[in-house]
Amino acid sequence: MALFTNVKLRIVLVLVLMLVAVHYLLLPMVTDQAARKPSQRQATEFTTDGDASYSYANFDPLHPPPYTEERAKAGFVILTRNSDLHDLRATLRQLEDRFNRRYNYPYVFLNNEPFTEEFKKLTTSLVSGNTSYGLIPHEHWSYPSWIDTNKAAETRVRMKDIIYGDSESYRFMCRYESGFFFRHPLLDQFDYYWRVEPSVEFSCDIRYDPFLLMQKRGLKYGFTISLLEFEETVPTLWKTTRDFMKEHPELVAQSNTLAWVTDDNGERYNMCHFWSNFEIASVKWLRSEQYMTYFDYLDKAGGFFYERWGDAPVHSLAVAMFLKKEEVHWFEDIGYYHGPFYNCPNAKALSPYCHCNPADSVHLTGHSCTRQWLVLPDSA
Ligand SMILES: Nc1nc2c(ncn2[C@@H]2O[C@H](COP(=O)(O)OP(=O)(O)OP(=O)(O)O)[C@@H](O)[C@H]2O)c(=O)[nH]1
Ligand SMILES: [Mg+2]
Repeated sequence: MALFTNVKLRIVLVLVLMLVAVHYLLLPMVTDQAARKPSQRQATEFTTDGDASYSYANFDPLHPPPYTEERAKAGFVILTRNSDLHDLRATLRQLEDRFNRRYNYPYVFLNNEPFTEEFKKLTTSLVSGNTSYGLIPHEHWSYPSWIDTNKAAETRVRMKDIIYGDSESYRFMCRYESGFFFRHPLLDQFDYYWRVEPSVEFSCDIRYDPFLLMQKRGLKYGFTISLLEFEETVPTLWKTTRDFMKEHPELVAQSNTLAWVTDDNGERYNMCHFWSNFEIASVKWLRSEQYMTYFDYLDKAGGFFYERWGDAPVHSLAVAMFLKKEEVHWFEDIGYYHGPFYNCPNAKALSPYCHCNPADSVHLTGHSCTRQWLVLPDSA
């Protein structure tokens, strides 16, 4: 007992006992953490500091980069109507839960009419990033002076049996998404945008920052789904694009990916396109001389109104002419649904993070052009 009369020794003994107790108290939590399911781990799994040695050159979605505080200059851009509010809220909730609640990237909402106070309130309250609401200038959502509006009206009657063939607003939308959204001043703050639409679903945890992946790897365009376009909507788009290439050969990249959009050495367009309702891409690229000259050329030709050119084939033909394969990325691991098509990762190791069926992924079917994309040779 004499031992415990020494005050210093008593303090040491108490401290040792406390340490042992804390160790045994925490042990089950630590082991439990490691054994937790992905759904239970969400609150803590991304709090680790980044590994400075991680190489994006070897990016692999099965082993995503560790979480860091680093952010790209980037955000979401959503063209939408007030009437889309409730469909959009469901999408935003998923996007936040699956990704943005950890990253807090900002949102830009664009509309050809002023957003209502209710729209602003119920979107801002849902998301973790800052929100801005932009009004589209009339000249970006109307007929350019050279368009014959009677001929445009006749086209809508002629195309009434094709999806959105009779719609004037759909054509304004396609022209806007082809040539104008990226010029909106609210996008000046971004190097990269991620396009989102009301009603789309995000069905997997996104366990890394896709914007940073774009930045670190010098990527300019990212997609999830590729498809075949309805030929009736773009009868002269390829001829117009070929004429553009003849007039501006200096703008076409030497290492291009035109082989993806034609199966007969340029004679015809094979209808392959990236489905542009999902895009993560470079704002600077769309603002480039190459892209802007191409858009102006198409706009003058009138096919947005005299046919029904979609922004998806327009963006895709631009990718094919101006980008090399290594500048384009398939986000295979991003679970995504825009009716009626899914992109769902096939890697079994990702299924615990998803709520989609890998067998439903459109890239496994003949509707998709992704396999043809993947077999294109690298440029180098
Ligand atoms: N502000 C505004 N946004 C529109 C208008 N028409 C379409 N959009 C938006 O433009 C994007 C594309 O329109 P969608 O109707 O989804 O076109 P789609 O994806 O080809 O066709 P579905 O989704 O199958 O109907 C979506 O983000 C819409 O919310 C419009 O008249 N005004
Ligand atoms: Mg849509």
